[in-house]
Amino acid sequence: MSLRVALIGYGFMGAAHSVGWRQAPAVFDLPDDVEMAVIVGRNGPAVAEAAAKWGWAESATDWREVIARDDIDIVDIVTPGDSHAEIAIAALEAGKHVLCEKPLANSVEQAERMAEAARVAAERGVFATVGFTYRRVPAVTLFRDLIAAGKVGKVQQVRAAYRQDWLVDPEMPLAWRLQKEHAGSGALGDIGAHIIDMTQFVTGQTVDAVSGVVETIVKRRPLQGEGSGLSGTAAEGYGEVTVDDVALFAGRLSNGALVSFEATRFATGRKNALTLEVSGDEGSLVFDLEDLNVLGFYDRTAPEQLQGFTKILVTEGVHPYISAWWPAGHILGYEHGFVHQAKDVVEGIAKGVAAHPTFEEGLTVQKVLAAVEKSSAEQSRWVATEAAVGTPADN
Ligand code: SOE
Repeated sequence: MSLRVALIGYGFMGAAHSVGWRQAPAVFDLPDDVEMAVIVGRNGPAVAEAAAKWGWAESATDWREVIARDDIDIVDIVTPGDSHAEIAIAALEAGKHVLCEKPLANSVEQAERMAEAARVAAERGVFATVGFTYRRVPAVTLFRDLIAAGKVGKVQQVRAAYRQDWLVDPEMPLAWRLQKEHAGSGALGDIGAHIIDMTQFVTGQTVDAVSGVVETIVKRRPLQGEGSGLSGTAAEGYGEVTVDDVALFAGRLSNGALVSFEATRFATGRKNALTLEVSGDEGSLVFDLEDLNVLGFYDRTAPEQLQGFTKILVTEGVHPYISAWWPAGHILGYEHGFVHQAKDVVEGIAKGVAAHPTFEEGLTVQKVLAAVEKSSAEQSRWVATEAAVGTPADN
């Protein structure tokens, strides 16, 4: 059988997902073939160029027409958050499997409707996954596996940070990512969502309460008109930034452990610095996205003279996803997470299960994001997330 994919959107994530769909069948022995059928965007000439460059058979400008087609099996959504709910729900109702970029939606209400549509669709054998791609970096999957195997003992504390610096320049123009109506939130939803999901994924716990603060450092930015990604804005002058630049919050996990979260676009010098450290009563694990082939492990049960952080080079055939790639020591990069994601989505469909994270898990993250904003608006008081709907799926 051949699964025909429609990609809706063609920005940065369009490029990344295209690599995923192209490479997955070339590297893994998938149960079904993948056909890169059609890529969709509103600007006809630009999306046609993307199709030719990234290897899509066709391009189109109307996602509704594409979803109505009988010959599409998977709809992959990489548009800004304001259109996720409408496209995903329409696709699921049309019987298409869905992969949707993170964060799942721009509000809890939208995410709830999406999770409900996914629940109904699953009864008909139609599956939905959220694109929290970093789960599929082999070192992150191994991080999860080692905690599940008890290697750090009881998880007692977590430190999670995602730091970028692309907004430090106040003359950086306004873009859709800086407008609440398009993006939902700023650093919080864009990159904070990743570290919330990763924390829940690796620990197997949910973030059940948060206390935090969000802040916008540069409140207005130049408008760039055409090419800014903004609809209907003037080409001149300044526009208001309506999302956060920085989000700092504490989280309480379902097992009682405390987490410190930091998501910022103002960490001068930090380009895409995601770090995650879990401390348990028997050991610790630490991951750094800028050194993504390595997982740090401290074993408190080892003889005292041997204790210290070990750098595990996660490139052995026994490590997650690696056996399909290169011999040990031949490292992987950012794009491999997208290849692994495409592989897992295809395998999930063949097995009759949704590849993790499900829309239900995406909804838990959305609830944490909303709780952080609420806490910030209410003098950082602790706010329950109502996220505890179950632990991450294990497929
Ligand atoms: C933002 O700069 C961004 O592109 C996120 O949207 C992605 O999810 C992350 O992978 C890299 O940073």
